[in-house]
Amino acid sequence: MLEQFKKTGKDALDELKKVSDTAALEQFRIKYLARKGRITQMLSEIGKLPREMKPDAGQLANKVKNEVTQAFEKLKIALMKSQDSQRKELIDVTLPGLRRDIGRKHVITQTLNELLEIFGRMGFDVAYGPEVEDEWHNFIALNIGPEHPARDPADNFYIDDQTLLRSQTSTIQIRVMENKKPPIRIVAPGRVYRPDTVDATHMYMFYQLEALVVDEDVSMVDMKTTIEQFIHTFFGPETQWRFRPSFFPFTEPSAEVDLLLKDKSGKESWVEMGGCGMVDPNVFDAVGIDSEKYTGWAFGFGIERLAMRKYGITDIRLFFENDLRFLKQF
Ligand code: 2NM
Repeated sequence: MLEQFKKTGKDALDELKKVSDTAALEQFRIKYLARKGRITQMLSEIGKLPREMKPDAGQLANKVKNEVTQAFEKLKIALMKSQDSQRKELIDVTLPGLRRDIGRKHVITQTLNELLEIFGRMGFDVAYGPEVEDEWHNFIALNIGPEHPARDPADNFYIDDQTLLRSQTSTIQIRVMENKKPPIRIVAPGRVYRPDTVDATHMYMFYQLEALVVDEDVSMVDMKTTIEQFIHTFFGPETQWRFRPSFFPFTEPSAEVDLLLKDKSGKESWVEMGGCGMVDPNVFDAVGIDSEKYTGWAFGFGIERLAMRKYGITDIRLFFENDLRFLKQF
């Protein structure tokens, strides 16, 4: 019996020497170490032996089992390692490398930076202001009276009776005029909030850029020239645009700025890009600027609208969905 155990062990180790791949190793495992394998069978035979033979037989059987198992495990690791290194050799080093995904600025940030650069070259400073505002800066100083529909609580994000999220960046211009004597030449970018129903062209939060110039003898011609300079720099020198008479409480006269849009079939249409006008004397009175001595003009554009027109984006919601398939195109 003991000789038979020794022979099983020797058979197993001899056979293991001939194993050279994982498939053969698995065959070996089934033949010797699995539930019905020879080693496992050998161990189960010990139970049937007469009592006095059990200690010696058990000891030997365990020794054989441990030797075979250890040799098996060692070979298994060696085979796995050599398989790994073979797999490495399968890598084609002549293939182009994988491009690392570095970040980029959001298309709105890119557009805003371009706008600030254009206006910077035209001599404008940049001013910022708070997004949470009071009625004075958002309405009253802008000549928007208590009965004006723009003050409807349903059209604004009020926080309490006197506080709201600003609905235009003109609030920044009011703050600048309150704190600084003319000459003033600023652009004021930032987020504004209006509870519009969301669709392809409306969002409850969007970005505006407003400009303000106040000095002696500034005229509508200055305004028109500046707007044309800006449009031709941002959209290209061939871009056609027009003034369309309009009304705002804070400017008089006022105009809307339209761009000529040509679709693929050559059909033309005018699209509104923003508004502008000569600062109303009531606004100067509210901020303590002498409206006899100074004149000024202002304009405001929606930044998403500018970016949509420039890049051919047809849905404003894309800017806020953070879909990388969209963002990676800019
Ligand atoms: C616009 C259109 C026209 C504007 C006016 C002022 C201020 F403070 F000077 F009165 N700031 N911005 C203005 C004028 C804004 O946005 C469509």
